[in-house]
Amino acid sequence: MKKNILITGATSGFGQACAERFAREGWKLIITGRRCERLQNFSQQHPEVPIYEAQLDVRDQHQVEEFVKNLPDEFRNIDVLFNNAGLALGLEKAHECNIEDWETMVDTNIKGLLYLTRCVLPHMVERNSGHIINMGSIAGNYPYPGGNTYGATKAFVKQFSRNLLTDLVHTQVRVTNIEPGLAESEFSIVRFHGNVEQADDVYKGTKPITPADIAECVFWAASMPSHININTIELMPTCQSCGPLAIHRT
Ligand code: NDP
Ligand code: 8X3
Repeated sequence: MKKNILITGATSGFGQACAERFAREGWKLIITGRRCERLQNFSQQHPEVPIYEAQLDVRDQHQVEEFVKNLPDEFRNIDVLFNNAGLALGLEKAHECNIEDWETMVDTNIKGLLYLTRCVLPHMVERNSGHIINMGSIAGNYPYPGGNTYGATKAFVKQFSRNLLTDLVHTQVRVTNIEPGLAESEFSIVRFHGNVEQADDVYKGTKPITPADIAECVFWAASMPSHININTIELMPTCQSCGPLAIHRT
């Protein structure tokens, strides 16, 4: 029987690349995001793949609950939940940030991920099978100027993933946190509120991780034998490393 993956944020970047990767391996796909025309395009380009597409804003708890409750029978049993939808907004220092941007990051990266997990997890526990793959970031591990709330949301995702593992130790349900560094997608365009030039500068002179690289990691973690849980994958492009500790001298 074909396996089934639910991907949030499948309209772009990592989510879309994962949809491609899992489709190639013969999985069924549940693809979601707010830009439904992109989901429709994906389905039209993959007529041979069983795909259920749904417009979904992960920040809307009621919408998430109804979406999971009303999944068609063929897609009801979810083998992998890829909690990928997320964003960074702004790179200003904390005292200069826009509070609405902070709220949007918390609502999407934390609360959205919680809503999906809470709705899907009981079914996995009941079937004693399933895998939750969360999208963390190196920003949850290492601080950087302007990373303030974005990094904190990803630190939440990291610790939530670990805590899920402890709650699920008596089950066969697996949990993985993927923690990438510099990767090129629409991420920076979103971060800089549509300023493409500023976004392009982020990647100038680098060879960043690609969405296809991330899809490879996600597929690898999902393909491990069932007695193996990949807890964390932290990856950076070779051109990136951790910065030195800062000292301000007068
Ligand atoms: P993209 O901007 O290319 O993709 C983000 C995806 O998230 C889109 O499909 C978007 O869909 C979706 N999304 C955003 N807000 C919502 C929402 N409220 N409801 C539903 N879907 C939403 O960026 P990436 O692919 O790079 O990012 C994917 C994940 O990876 C994010 O969680 C990001 O934080 C994380 N990450 C990114 C890194 C990078 O350098 N690129 C590195 C480390 C982690 P739509 O707008 O259609 O709703
Ligand atoms: C995205 C990577 O370094 O821009 O999560 O925060 S970074």
